[in-house]
Amino acid sequence: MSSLKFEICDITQVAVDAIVNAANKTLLGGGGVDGAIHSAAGPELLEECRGLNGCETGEAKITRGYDLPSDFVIHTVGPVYSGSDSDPVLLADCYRNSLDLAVEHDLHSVAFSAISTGVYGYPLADAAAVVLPVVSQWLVDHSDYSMDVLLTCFDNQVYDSYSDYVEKYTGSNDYLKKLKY
Ligand code: AR6
Repeated sequence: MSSLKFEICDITQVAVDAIVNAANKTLLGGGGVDGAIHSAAGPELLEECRGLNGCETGEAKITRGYDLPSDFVIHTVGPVYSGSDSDPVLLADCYRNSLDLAVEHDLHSVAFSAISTGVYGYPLADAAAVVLPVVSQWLVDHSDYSMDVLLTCFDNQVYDSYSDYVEKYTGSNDYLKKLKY
């Protein structure tokens, strides 16, 4: 049985099979959660990232976690928010492709950062309205595979965007209907 939850936490302190980094196309580090993950993982993470030849927006690549409590880091590149129709498509791709990559590596617990909602400017409520339906639908579509998904919230604003969405949710997805937070 899979699970979906969100909580206020620092993703660099979480111990799961893989944490998902909000990277940029170079995969060579940056600020925000990317900088925090590289600092906590140590320089070997950057060394491995140098061999990946970057990553396109919406796609995902995997490395080891080195000094992090989690075994692997999935690096995905969110869209720079533009207000266009491609934003939600690309943000959804980040989450789906990261989960698909986790399955390919036989991983069963994944913690996401709130991709694109910092430097890349994606409005929190709009991101929540993409992330929660996409992840919960992915779990339904992969019901033969056990996957525990944690959506990390670095602050109350991210947390509130998820809880506001869930409170207003009127659909039939069991992961959202029964979500405890
Ligand atoms: N744990 C969990 N979440 C965090 C942490 C943490 N330790 N630190 C920040 N966040 P951002 P983006 C949240 O800007 O918008 C980088 O320079 C933060 O509160 O890190 O996708 C990359 O290299 C926010 O909600 O990522 C790219 O150039 C969320 O992480 C660019 O920023 C994402 O904010 C990517 O921008």
